[in-house]
Amino acid sequence: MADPTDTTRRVLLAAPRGYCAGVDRAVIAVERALEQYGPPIYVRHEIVHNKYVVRTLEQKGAIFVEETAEVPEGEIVIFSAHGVAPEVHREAERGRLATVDATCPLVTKVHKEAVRFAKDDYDILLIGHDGHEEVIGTSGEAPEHITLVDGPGDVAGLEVRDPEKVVWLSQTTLSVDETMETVTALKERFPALIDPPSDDICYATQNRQTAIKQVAADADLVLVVGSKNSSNSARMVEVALGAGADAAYLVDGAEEIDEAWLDGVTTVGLSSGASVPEILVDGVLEWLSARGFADVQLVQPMREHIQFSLPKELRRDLRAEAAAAKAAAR
Ligand code: 2E4
Ligand code: SF4
Repeated sequence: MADPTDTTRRVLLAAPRGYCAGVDRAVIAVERALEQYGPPIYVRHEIVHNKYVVRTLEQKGAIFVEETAEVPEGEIVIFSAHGVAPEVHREAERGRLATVDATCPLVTKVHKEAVRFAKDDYDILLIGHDGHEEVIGTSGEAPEHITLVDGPGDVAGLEVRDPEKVVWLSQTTLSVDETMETVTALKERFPALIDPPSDDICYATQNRQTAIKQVAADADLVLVVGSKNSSNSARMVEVALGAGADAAYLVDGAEEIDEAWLDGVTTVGLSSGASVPEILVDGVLEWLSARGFADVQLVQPMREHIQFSLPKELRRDLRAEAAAAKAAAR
């Protein structure tokens, strides 16, 4: 809680925030595909859950569809960062589509864990949000072995074949604290439950939650920039409220901020989800500055250095293109 006698208006700007390595890779993949092959490029599902990103790519010639069946034969389709079930790859093959897989490598890691545990005949309890694209993709790797657990409330009703052979995995973008509550409840029911080989909640999700917690402890109001269907962004709002923010809101940009939220506020905490371009945070900072919140202090508990290489299909074609240009220049 901010000191009420302190009239200095300030912004606590969290870092890390915004684009993670998986989003950066996925957005660049669409841009490169548009440059390399020319529009239209089809993208199955929003490449990342952000309205601005989707609109900007649409303006450059990307066409977003929900199912591969909507893509005309022979065209190129990019799979979103959230991943797809193996059946979607087969559908694309049947439709004679060229594919670029922009699934985040950290989502692919969870898919591989699911395949491995299913092969060893485990029952897999997948903690995640019902209907979320990533959960649909991961579940599709081994539907007969995977049961969704959407929070501690689901634990009592679970049935497994052998309580001695159960493992839990999770969606990459969950609240760390809430997931641990679910795991505790699961372990009470299934004491032999095995943990994932490494954290499924990814580094970017964890870092953004740690940073927003630090900011929220000193903020009267927290603003998280992100779209409503972005799971990791929505979790940051919940984490901020849990960490002591008096109020916290998810906004797509400055235009969604309500002036009334600033009543009595001296410290605003600000961050953004993993799918959010920095230009939208800049817009919020300008909006706040125009209202007397010009003092911006960075709160950065850690730094990130992770980068992923582009999807292999694009790397292969980029290499071929570079070789052709080199040969032509000789
Ligand atoms: C893939 C995996 O999963 P969420 O709804 O948070 O996705 P969003 O597109 O907002 O963020 C990027 C992303 C993509 C996160 N994890
Ligand atoms: Fe990958 Fe994590 Fe970013 Fe999701 S939030 S795209 S899992 S790095």
